[in-house]
Amino acid sequence: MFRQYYSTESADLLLEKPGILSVISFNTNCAASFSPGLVAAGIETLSPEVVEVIEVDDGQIERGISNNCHWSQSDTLIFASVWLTGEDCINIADSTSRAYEELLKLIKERGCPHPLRFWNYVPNINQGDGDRELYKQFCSGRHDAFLRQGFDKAAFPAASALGHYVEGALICVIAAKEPGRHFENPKQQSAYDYPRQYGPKSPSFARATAAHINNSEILFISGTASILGHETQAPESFSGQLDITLQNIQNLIIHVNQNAMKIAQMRVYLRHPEDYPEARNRIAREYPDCPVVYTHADICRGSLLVEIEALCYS
Ligand code: 3EB
Repeated sequence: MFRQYYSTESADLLLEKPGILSVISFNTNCAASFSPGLVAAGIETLSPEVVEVIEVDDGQIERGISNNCHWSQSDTLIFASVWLTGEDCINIADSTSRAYEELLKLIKERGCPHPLRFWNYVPNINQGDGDRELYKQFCSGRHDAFLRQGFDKAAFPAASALGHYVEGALICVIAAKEPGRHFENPKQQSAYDYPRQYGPKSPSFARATAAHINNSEILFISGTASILGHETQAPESFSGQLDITLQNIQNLIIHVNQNAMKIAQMRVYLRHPEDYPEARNRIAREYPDCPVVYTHADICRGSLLVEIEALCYS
């Protein structure tokens, strides 16, 4: 069993219960171990007290801190995270590379060597021109670490990469004992094969990763944006970008052949909080039963206004 839900209980109380793999809180006060510095864009749907919980029926949960990583582990899954300080972020390429190496070594040492999904939250992600842009530097560090640890593009898992508004960067991963299956969207160029214009090292992620965990089939859908081929679509139009983004997610689900699988949760990242009412109206209409979190974040391409990630499981 693998379950994801929102709760108003405190992170500390939740972490005492059996089966809680991760608790993620959405506010700027990063008290819990796994707390991105994301601010809710839509206060109606997400009070600062709401936390996102992953619960598994997969043996005893063990937790610890090793090589800089906070981790939480069941029999076949591990959730691990690293915080980089504001000072670390001055050289984001090297610090990202170190953080990825620490995480990849940790999951290997703990017997869950196969990453299924990463989340990356980096401050000032669009700062810097051309190849100096922090996102592109982050991509270089991540790419180098993956290659040094023996991962090539066929093994890159699903991911999201966003700019948050606190000091320091947070990188989290869910990894498993058994390998996941990685998928691409036929309508989008694979990010790991993007042309040179997007940076010296291409972004190392798959469009989606599927895994089978204790009788649950899970599909992690990467942060998805208004990109067809490798080009941003509708750069000036929020509605246009939302259309393409939602279509990309649907196309991906059909391609993975999981049309029977319902989207269980979405995280919607908005560059401009003013776009929240439109995003909410549209998504609530198309996915009336789906819990959705709306947060304010920078998207890794300056031209993108929205990114949506999703989780499906049965
Ligand atoms: C894109 O499709 C939009 O670098 O980990 C989406 C998801 C994006 C993950 C990442 C970047 C990443 O290229 C950006």
